[in-house]
Parts: sequence; C-alpha cells; structure tokens
Amino acid sequence: MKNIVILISGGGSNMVALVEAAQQQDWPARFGARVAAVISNRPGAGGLERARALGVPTAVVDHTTFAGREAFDAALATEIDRHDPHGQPALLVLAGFMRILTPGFVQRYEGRMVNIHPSLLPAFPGLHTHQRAIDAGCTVHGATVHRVTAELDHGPILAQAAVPVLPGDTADTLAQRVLAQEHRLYPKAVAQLLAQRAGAG
Ligand code: NHR
Ligand code: GAR
Repeated sequence: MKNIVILISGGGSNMVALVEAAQQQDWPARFGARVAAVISNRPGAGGLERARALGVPTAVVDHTTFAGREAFDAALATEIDRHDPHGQPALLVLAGFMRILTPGFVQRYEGRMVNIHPSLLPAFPGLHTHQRAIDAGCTVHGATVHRVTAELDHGPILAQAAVPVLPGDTADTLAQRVLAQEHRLYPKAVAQLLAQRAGAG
C-alpha cells in the first residue's frame, strides 16, 4: 500500500476534502493508496480533530520548539517517514501548510511533494494572495496545484481552477469562493497523480 501523508497548519478543509475523496472513491482499491497520517506544525490546528474524526492518525511537530528551520525540517521528516513501513511515503501533500521548507527537505521528497496555492500561479506567490489580487484589480483569480521545489510556489503546475473576482469582494469573500474550488480541484489532481503512478507500476 502506498502511503500519503498530508501536512496542515490550520482548519484543514482541503485535507478533509482529500480524505473524504479517498474514502468515497476507494483509493486503496483503485490506486493502492491511502491517507496514512495528517501532521500539523501547529498544536491548535482545527484540522487535527477533523482528521481524527475521519479515522486518520495525527501528529504534531511544533515548529516553535525548534532552534531553526533545519532542526524543524529534520524532526518533520522523521515523523513523516514513521508513517511508512518502507521508510518514506509515496506522496507528501501540503494542504494549507504554512512553513517554508528547506532545500534539503525538498530534495528528500523530490518528485513526491505537491501543494495547493490560493492564486493562479505564476501570479501572487507567497502570502495574502486574495487581498493582493483585489488590490491589483484582477477580474479572475483562483488556485493552483503544483509540485513543490526549493523555490517557493514555483514548481511545475499540475492543475488550476479559476473564479471571478466580483465587485465588492473582500479578501474573505474571495477566499471562500476560491476555497470551494480548491476542495474540488485538489482531490482530482491527487487522484490523477496516483492514477499515473498506478499505470506506471
Ligand atoms: N516550501 C518550499 N520549499 N517550496 C514551496 O513551494 C512551498 C514550501 C512550503 C510551503 C505553501 C505556500 C503557499 O501555498 C508552501 C510551498 C508558507 C509561506 C510563508 O511565508 C509562503 C508560502 C507557502 C507557505 N510562511 C512563513 C514562514 O516563515 C510563515 C507564515 C505563517 O506562519 O503564517 O515560513 O502559499
Ligand atoms: C487554502 O486556501 C490554501 O490554498 C491556503 O490556505 C488555505 C487553507 O485552508 N494555503 C496557503 O495559503 C499556504 N500558504 P484549509 O486549512 O481549510 O485547507
């Protein structure tokens, strides 16, 4: 069985969409893959309770308890790899994960790590994407699923979804519209990746 590990920092609604898709679409039977664990860098992340309610094991690696990024990433990698009997999961999925990862960490999981970013990349990498799209006068905004590389939000694009920016939108109303699309986009993109790999053996 291929193990998928999901990293979160917050509410975890994308994580819930992924776990529900895996359960409803029977990813173990279709792709030989399952969500093995959900790991948060924040002890208070609401997604932890939601993962447990869905029957998924959870763990916390609190970044505030480490001296620096290298030490945090090393502890995170140890926790991630603990959830696969072969030593490394087949896929690492960032879902609202808010810590920039070091080049060494990215290299360790090269080709097996994806992220969903709340903008139509290459527009607006980084943080506060919804407000920046409004401020720039964008009439179209959205979300991007991309492979994670050492350069933040610059990995190859796998899938995108667009939404209109409407008159009177605030960062919050726009974020909600984007998030609803993320919940459709991310499970579809991950399933597509798993299908490709199943075909490739
Ligand atoms: N790491 C690498 N190397 N490459 C990517 O493409 C990454 C990554 C880590 C996270 C998600 C990304 C997003 O989708 C992501 C992509 C956090 C920040 C950030 O500035 C920026 C982008 C993303 C995630 N984080 C601050 C930091 O100092 C902390 C912010 C906070 O805690 O609220 O790490 O947007
Ligand atoms: C999502 O919109 C995701 O794209 C974004 O945070 C939200 C998380 O929601 N990710 C980032 O901003 C990464 N820096 P969720 O916790 O409910 O899935």
